[in-house]
Amino acid sequence: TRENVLVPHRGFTLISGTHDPDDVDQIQHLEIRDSDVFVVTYPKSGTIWMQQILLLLEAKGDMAAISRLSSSSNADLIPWIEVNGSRQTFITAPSPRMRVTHLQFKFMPSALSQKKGKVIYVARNPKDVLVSYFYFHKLANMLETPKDFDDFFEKFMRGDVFGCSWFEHIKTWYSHKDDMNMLFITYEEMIQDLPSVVQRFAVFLEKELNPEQLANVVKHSTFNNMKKIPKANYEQVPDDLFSHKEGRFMRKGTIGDWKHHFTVAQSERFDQVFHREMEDTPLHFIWD
Ligand code: PPS
Repeated sequence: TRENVLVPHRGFTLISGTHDPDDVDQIQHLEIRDSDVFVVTYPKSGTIWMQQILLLLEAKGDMAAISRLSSSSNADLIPWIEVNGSRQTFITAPSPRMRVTHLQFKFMPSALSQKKGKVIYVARNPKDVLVSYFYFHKLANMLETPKDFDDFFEKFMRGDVFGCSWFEHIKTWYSHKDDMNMLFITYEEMIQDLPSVVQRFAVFLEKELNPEQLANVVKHSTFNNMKKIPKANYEQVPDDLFSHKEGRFMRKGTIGDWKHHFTVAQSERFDQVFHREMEDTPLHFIWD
């Protein structure tokens, strides 16, 4: 059983050993190129999926070319900007620089709000996020082992997890969406019609792929295919990072798994909080 590793930082939380607060504070000063791409997610909302799709778009659908790149996971190729050491490598990296982040808006490069670079925000219905996050806490050795589902439910509702409040994260990013070159997409849209979402990404990112190449991007980013790709399923990361015996990173990949976990009372309470928090945010989710 692992202990709490969260460190409060300016109204957010960081993971000790993974993030350095001073380094995180420098991110807002980064110079941004127009070719830079940031994928923003609350944890468990489709980060690895986006890493896979962006790599494939860049490689024009050629999965073999990605497999040949030296890396232990997709995350080595499109890293989190907030992880230790990542900011320094970003500064000198060749274009296009593609990064992911779970950070709240206030930490991000201020140049993004001058419409430099591109931002893709991927949102997932938060009941499914909660369930996915629960299983991830068992798998990931950098996070506290949850006592049980009910205990984790309370922690998530309090925002007492890495990423803090789901509501705060999405509301703040969403409220700034018109200041940035931002494409807002949901995990559920990706599940329901991956080909058209991939097409939208290609247009937004100004990538010219022919129909066959686009079809290959889609083919290699389905759940079933990604599950078989070790670098997309974090199979090669060391045991001290992931307790591989606890399960797979690519766990279920569906809409509505919360129904198998939430009690009726938990679901009703969640709905109440959702309606209160999201009253002024015109976002609609697909829940099952
Ligand atoms: S993390 O740890 O924050 O980076 O996790 P993240 O990658 O954001 O989210 C992991 C969940 O996304 C699911 N996933 C997919 N679902 C459908 N199709 C594809 N291709 C896909 N790739 C990843 C993954 O299975 C996790 O969700 P759950 O519900 O746990 O299965």
